[in-house]
Amino acid sequence: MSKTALITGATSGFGAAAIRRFAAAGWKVIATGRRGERLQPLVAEFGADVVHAAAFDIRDHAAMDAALAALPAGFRDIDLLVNNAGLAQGTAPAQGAALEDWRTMIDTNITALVTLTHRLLPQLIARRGAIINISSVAGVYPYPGGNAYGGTKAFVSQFSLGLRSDLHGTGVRVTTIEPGMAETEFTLVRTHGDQNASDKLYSGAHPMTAEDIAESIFYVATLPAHLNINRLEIMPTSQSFAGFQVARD
Ligand code: NDP
Ligand code: 8X3
Repeated sequence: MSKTALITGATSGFGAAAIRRFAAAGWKVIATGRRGERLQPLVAEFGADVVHAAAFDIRDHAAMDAALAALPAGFRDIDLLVNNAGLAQGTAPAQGAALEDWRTMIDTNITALVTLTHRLLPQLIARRGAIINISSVAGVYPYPGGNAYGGTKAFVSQFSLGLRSDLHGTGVRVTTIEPGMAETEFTLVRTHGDQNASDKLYSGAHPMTAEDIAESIFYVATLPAHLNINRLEIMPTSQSFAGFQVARD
């Protein structure tokens, strides 16, 4: 019998690619995101018995509950939760950042993620399922302008390890995937719509693709049941580390 995955942030980037990867492999998938018009092509591509579209703002907890309650019978038994929906807002240093941007990141990347996880934990335990949380290298390595975004992703990584500890003995697997630079709509969203900035960042850098990360998610999800990857950090070859900075008089 086919397994079922709920993948958040499926209107773009990693999430959309992951829906395609899992659906093509015979999974049933629940695709979420605000832009419902972008979910419909996924339903059309694979069929309504394979892809179920649930359009809602993940920060709206009542809408999340309504979407879960409205799942069709064939999609109610969720084996895998992929917490992928998220965003960065702004690249300014903390002292120049907009508080509203910080709140948006915290509400989306942290509060919504823990809320959905809390909602689905009972059935994931009952089904000995799995959780894959999409964090970021930004949650591990600080960089100028990463401030609250990096903080939200550090939370995701540490929350995942805590889940793993609490879920000891249940058979539920928990993995954090921590990608580096991947070309999606991420930078367009981060810069509030600056396509030139996005093009400039990725130009000549050979960034990872959404499909690269979808493949990693699929790999983690389809390992034998006795294996748990705790964290998977993955970068394009072209990206590495720079040194500490020192301010001098
Ligand atoms: P995209 O911008 O292409 O996709 C982000 C997805 O998140 C969209 O489907 C968007 O849907 C969804 N989303 C954002 N806010 C909300 C909301 N309020 N309610 C519901 N859905 C929401 O970016 P990526 O695919 O790159 O990002 C996916 C994840 O990967 C994010 O968590 C990001 O932080 C992380 N990441 C990205 C990296 C990169 O370099 N691209 C590297 C490391 C981590 P919609 O707008 O339709 O609601
Ligand atoms: C996105 C990766 O390096 O742009 O999470 O912060 S980075």
